[in-house]
Amino acid sequence: MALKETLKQKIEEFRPRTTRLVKEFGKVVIDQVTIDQCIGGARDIRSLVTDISYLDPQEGIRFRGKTIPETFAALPKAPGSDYPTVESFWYFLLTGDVPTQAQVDEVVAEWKVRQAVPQYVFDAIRALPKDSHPMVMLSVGILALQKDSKFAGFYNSGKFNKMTAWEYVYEDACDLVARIPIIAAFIYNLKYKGDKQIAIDQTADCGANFARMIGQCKEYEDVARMYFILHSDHESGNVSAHTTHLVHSALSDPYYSYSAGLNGLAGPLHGLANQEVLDWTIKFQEKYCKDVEPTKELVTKALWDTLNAGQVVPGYGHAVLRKTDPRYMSQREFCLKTPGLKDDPLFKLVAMIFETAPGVLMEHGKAKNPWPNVDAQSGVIQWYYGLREWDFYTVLFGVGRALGCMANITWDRGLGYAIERPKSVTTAMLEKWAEEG
Ligand code: NMX
Ligand code: MLT
Repeated sequence: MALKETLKQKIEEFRPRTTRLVKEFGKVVIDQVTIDQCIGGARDIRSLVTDISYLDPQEGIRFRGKTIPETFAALPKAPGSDYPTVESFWYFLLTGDVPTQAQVDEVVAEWKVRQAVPQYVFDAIRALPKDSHPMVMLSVGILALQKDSKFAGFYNSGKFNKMTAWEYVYEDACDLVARIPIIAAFIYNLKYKGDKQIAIDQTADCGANFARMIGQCKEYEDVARMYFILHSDHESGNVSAHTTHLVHSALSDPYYSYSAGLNGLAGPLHGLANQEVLDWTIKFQEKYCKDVEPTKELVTKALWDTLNAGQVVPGYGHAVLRKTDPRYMSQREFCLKTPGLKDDPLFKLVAMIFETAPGVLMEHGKAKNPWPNVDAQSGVIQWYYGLREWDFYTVLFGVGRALGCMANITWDRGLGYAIERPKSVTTAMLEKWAEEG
């Protein structure tokens, strides 16, 4: 069965579960809200639903019930590769089913048709100053696609219908995930390669095509596949997924929604941390290691310098996780099994920071989680393969995150989730409730 048909069947089978929960159990209490949560970023309040992924503080992410190693093991691999195609992962995220090779081939072929990006998108990006951050370019590129949104077209057609609205979100979502790597490659070549653009390879899957479009080597094809899959989803409370969900809840189409999500991803406490990690590490090398090898003592000193200056150590800490991020470990394993990379001086330094930073952060005593997150390990791999323009790293995150955000909003519409509108209170109200105990 084709992906859309499978999804249709799944959504229709699932709907009674959501309806029953609301109708029969709507008033069952699943959480309470405290004043510190109200002021402190709604941390840990259970108030969102998603079945695409779940984040356990100790174990880390599971995509559709599978850990990262289980996901990589289960999905059909790209030809000649140890890693699955991004297309097979997309099928899996949307449906929860491991696709057959024939189903994957169908998605690969479909993306080839969908990935044609209209010229006006490139023109809009080209019109920006060349020194604009690449995340601005990506967000503008995605927003420019809005003109031809199938969901917006359906809404404006006068035939809008809640039961089938998800099908138009799905169409936009598929177009968006197929096109975003093409736009990212365009931005890369525009910004760093003198606008020497490379055509889409009509024979290649998403990861291989992206590698080729940015002029990368064969080995980078797996880097792209691994990177996009690992960065795809982190349940739905993180800033980029939550923003996308929130904006879409107003029935803004997927382009408006994901452009907004990308703007959240561009924050240094969220996706920009991967750029900050490289910046921190290279500056450390320049400042402390001009004539000497890095040591744990030097790393400790640099970490304290950062903390004493009132800054955060990028790539460390997490709002939910309370152990090393399995996405960090997965990328570290990739480094350790890749000859050349495991002996690379920058990888060795990143490994030394991993040995040192948790202890320093524990001694500092503020961060609830002293362990590394995904961003502490991702940049060194890009650097090793020659992608050294680190202000581009969050764009790579944005390409991956599109998969999770688009799968989530397709299901949001399928299950008819309401416009999101939490209630706010005033400080005086909090003070009154505080006094009343
Ligand atoms: N370095 C220094 N201080 C930290 C760090 C860190 N890496 N992480 C948390 N803290 C501080 C935090 O600033 C806060 O200080 P204060 O009380 O003065 O406001 C205190 O520890 C308590 O914060 P937490 O509750 O542990 O963390 P929170 O849930 O608020 O924030 C992050 C989570 C991820 C924003 C935070 O750990 C951080 O800023 N990390 C560095 C940036 C980073 O790596 N972000 C990427 C996250 C993953 N992603 O890709 O999105
Ligand atoms: C993410 O991947 O979105 C980050 O780890 C941040 C989060 O989960 O809050």
